[in-house]
Amino acid sequence: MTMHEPHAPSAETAAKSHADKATYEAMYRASTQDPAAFWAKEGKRIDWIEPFTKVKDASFDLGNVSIKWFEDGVLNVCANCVDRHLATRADQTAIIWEPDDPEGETQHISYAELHEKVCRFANVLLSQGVMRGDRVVIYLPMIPEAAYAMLACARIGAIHSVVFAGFSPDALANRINDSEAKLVITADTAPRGGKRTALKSNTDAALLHCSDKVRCLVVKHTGDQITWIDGRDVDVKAMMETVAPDCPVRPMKAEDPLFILYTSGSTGKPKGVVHSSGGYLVYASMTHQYVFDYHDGDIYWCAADVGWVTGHSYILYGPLANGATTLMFEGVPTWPDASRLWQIVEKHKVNQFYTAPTAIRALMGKGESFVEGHDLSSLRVLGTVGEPINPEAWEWYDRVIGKHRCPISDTWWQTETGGHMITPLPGATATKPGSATLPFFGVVPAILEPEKGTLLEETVTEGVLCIAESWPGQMRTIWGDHQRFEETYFQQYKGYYFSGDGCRRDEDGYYWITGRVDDVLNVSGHRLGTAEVESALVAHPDVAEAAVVGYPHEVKGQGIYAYVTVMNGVEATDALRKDLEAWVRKEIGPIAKPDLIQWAPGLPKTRSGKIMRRILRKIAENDYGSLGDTSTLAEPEVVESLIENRMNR
Ligand code: 6R9
Repeated sequence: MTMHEPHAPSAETAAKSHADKATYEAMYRASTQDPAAFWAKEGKRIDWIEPFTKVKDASFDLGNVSIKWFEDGVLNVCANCVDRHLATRADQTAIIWEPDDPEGETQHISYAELHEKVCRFANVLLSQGVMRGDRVVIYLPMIPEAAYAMLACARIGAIHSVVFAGFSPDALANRINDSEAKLVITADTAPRGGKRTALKSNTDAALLHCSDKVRCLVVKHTGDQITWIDGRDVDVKAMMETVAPDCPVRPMKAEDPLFILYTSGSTGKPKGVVHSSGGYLVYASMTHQYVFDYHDGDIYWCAADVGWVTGHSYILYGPLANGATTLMFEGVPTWPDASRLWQIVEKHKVNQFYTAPTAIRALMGKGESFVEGHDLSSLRVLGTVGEPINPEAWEWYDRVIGKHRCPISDTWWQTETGGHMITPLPGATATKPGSATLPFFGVVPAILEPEKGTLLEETVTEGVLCIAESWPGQMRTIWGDHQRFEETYFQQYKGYYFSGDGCRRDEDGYYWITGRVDDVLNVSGHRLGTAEVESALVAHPDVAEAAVVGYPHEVKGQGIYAYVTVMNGVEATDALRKDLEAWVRKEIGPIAKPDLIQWAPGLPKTRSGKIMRRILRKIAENDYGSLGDTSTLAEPEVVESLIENRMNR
């Protein structure tokens, strides 16, 4: 087989899978010809307290955007992820927890134990006055309590908003304030890669900027020393012992929000993406089953963090709705060394493994010796998510990890989409390295001409990726700002959901995501707005102006390149550079730290004062040959000087 020939699933894989090629094609056709009938059937994969009679009611019309699925149904998401499995799988492991330290103690949490923990956690929340519809911010490491907390919120109808534990106090405070959360849940410290993040002290710092009514629940995880504020702080684990082990589920409407998750956009502050209860769960459950070809009894591992949407849909909600055993890993792929993930696969006989291209590239860089000697024969399906995967990384994943036996699901989706959108199905789709391949059931991709917004109907084409029809997992609004929701996703291309990604379609109708077409960076699979990093930089007293762009980075996919103009009279020194790096870490978090900072005496601007990012991007990419039209520059000489002093990487 040559490198460019599609990798077709073996006849054996196809036969054992939920969907072979013919099944996929027939189901896809059905899902787009009569979406209501298709989803009416799939809606029944979860339990309803009161069944729905309406299926789909969605409009993408600007000024009137409204998305509703299973609208009159009543359900509880936690009951679907926990209680409904008790009759058949109470003793089956729901969550395998693998600690950061390989010498630490692994936990196997059965569905019965999960039920008790979640009920107790829910009773703690109730005791703190958390009511239906209240927002609860969760700022926790990858520990079982993060799952208990999320499910406990779902159980009592509170809306959780998980904030990635790598975010700074300021980022945490902004999210607590924007969602007007009643309570924040954190831990003393978070071990990761042998180091510890001081989550409680970060939370203390954040809460200085929040209403003094916000309570703080603390999970004592490591036992590290922390400060304690009586009357505000609550020891969750101690309190869980004192409350009742059972807690009734609250019936929720299908469209009641399940969670808010903040994500970066091209402008301004992060957006609170709101997901529903019913449609979201149906979609998370169905995609998890088909995309990973999940079967009863499989050990499934998504190595993302619950702080990202991938952790929500594919560590927690999708797998647990399907009664799976889902693995949660507290640590990082490269500590104590680059064999950690493969030790875990071997130890727990993992069947499906899901990670990001950036992790694959980092491990690839360490060499195959870290994989050798580990029995990976349990693996059946591999997954990737977060950014386009480069063919070298794809081939390495296929050869070194999958031993050419395991189909690779390259899943394109977004925080906004709730679940997979364009992806192979293991038994159905011949894969091509670097292509997310074909749409999932019910997903109608449309490639549009970027400037004119016309639909490009030829099979082979390239443009911006939009979606023409609603699907159940779609986000419903931006928290507190429905108008911004409409403007961000439905204004530029009328009648479509606009993804923000560029895309190419090949002669087989396969989709190839080419990356963001807006000012959103993708650093190690994490989304960051250039505007966010810029506003952090200009908040520093020595900085007059800053412009941030991405550049190709071997491991991270994209690196952060910052052009900084210092205040008059300030000396641009290496010490200041270090200081700015630390400053951005503090303002946003370690993931936002610029990789390269170039001192810029001036920035290229149009005569109307708009920074010409296109040019800055080209310089950062080391691609001066094609700077394009520079005739509108106010001071063309600025560009020369920036090129001369370009940072090496
Ligand atoms: C799930 C998640 C979304 C953005 C998205 C796109 C990029 C994600 C991808 C991919 C190419 C894939 N992206 N998966 N690009 N191939 N398989 O990552 O959500 O953090 O919101 O990021 O990530 O650019 O628009 P989120």
